Amino acid sequence: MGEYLIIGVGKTGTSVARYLLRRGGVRVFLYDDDPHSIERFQKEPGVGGRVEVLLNVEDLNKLKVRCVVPSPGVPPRHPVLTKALDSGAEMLSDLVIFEREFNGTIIGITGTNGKTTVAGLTGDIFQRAGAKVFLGGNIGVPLLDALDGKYEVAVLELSSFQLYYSPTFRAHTGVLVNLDIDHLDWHPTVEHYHRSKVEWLHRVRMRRVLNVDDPGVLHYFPSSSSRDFRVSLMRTMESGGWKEENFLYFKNGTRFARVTFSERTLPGFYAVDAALAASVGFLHGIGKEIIEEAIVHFRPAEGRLRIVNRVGAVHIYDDSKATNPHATLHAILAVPRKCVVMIGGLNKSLSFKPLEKALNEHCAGVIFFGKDGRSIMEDLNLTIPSRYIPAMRDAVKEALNLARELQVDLLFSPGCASFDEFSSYLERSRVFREIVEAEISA
Ligand code: UMA
Repeated sequence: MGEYLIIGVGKTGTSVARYLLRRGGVRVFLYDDDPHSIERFQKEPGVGGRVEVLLNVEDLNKLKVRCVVPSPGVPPRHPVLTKALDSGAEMLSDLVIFEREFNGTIIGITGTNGKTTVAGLTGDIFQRAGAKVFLGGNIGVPLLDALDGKYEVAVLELSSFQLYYSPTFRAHTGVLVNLDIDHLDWHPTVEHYHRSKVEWLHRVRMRRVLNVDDPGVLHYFPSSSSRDFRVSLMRTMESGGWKEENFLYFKNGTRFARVTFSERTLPGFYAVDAALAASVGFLHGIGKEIIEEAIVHFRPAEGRLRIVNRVGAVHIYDDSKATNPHATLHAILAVPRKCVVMIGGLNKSLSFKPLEKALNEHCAGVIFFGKDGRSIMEDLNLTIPSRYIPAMRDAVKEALNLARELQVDLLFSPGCASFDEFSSYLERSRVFREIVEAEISA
């Protein structure tokens, strides 16, 4: 009987436990640094009470673990993980299990920012074409919950963590949206992070769709191979995807399509996101009318740059989903008018220096907040008004007052993780919107 060790019992670990127990013939152990997670897990119907809990790294001495399944949030240097691997355990991930058991087409989508939008639109395109689509992965729905045979296409948003733990994973089609810097609290170096995001693309079964306008993508894929479908909004391509005026063009061998795409007033929905998702649809033989329809009806996910309120001429943008400086920079450049920006939360060891110029030139003020807001502020040379206010709830009020006083817009784009004050960026988004609503109607 094989012994499996799951490290971390959040969404992923729980679904892996459920899968292993369903399959049977294995002994399942779990480890979690947080006793509350174990307590919660033990109450899970069908799985709680059916696994054995390890309390510390020494407990491993009593076992011969065959497979260790780390949850994505568990870093590679975690002592229980390194000890299990040093003792000869094989590393396994939900993504690798999923690929082995899923009978349909797998589309993998990764990048530093924008992958949720590209995944969402890609899913919509396949759905409108009549396919039964599973949209999951880092987006929030664990993969192994989709192995019930009813899906034909899996559109997976993939994080660098998931990809790092899945060195054999092969998608049919892979998409790289962009490549910047993130998660240096997990990855030991930028190269480590980049390698996780890039290496799987050398193993795709069919094609890889690359945004070659992005310097990070171009660095790793400087020249085209027959597997590449290269997308650029800056130049016309002989083969691949490009944009001219209000049209996206796609050419693959003798196949050609022209899709209507008018820039939307909705900032944050970038033409490049649409072009990448549409490229996947095009490569999988979906007609242009269906792609056009999916684009027109698409709405970006909650917390992703959008106007959530307005007071007089002041527009209020929520971009709580911006959890790294790269995302915040995109938001600053996407908002058409000057704005007061809110930055802060839990910094993932990332530098905000690349934002300095954009802040000084495009913004009217910055309110920093949260655990790392002060150190981020102290690192920047700002020529515009800036202040640090520890609690986000107070910071929102201050930022709103400043925006109203200066008659500019307000942009909530923290550039940091939310876990210092909230359970997720979605909760942070909800609280932001509630405070704004209460302030405006007061
Ligand atoms: N844990 C430890 N030790 C550690 C780290 C975590 O014991 O060092 C335990 C925690 O106590 C907790 C459990 O591990 O009980 C949590 O595991 P997890 O952090 O992997 O979280 P899951 O609930 O399994 O959620 C994961 C993804 N989380 C992360 O990558 C951090 C979710 O992405 C994903 O939606 C989910 O799987 C389903 O696939 C979230 C995320 O923040 C949205 N992703 C990062 C991002 O988008 O920036 C990559």
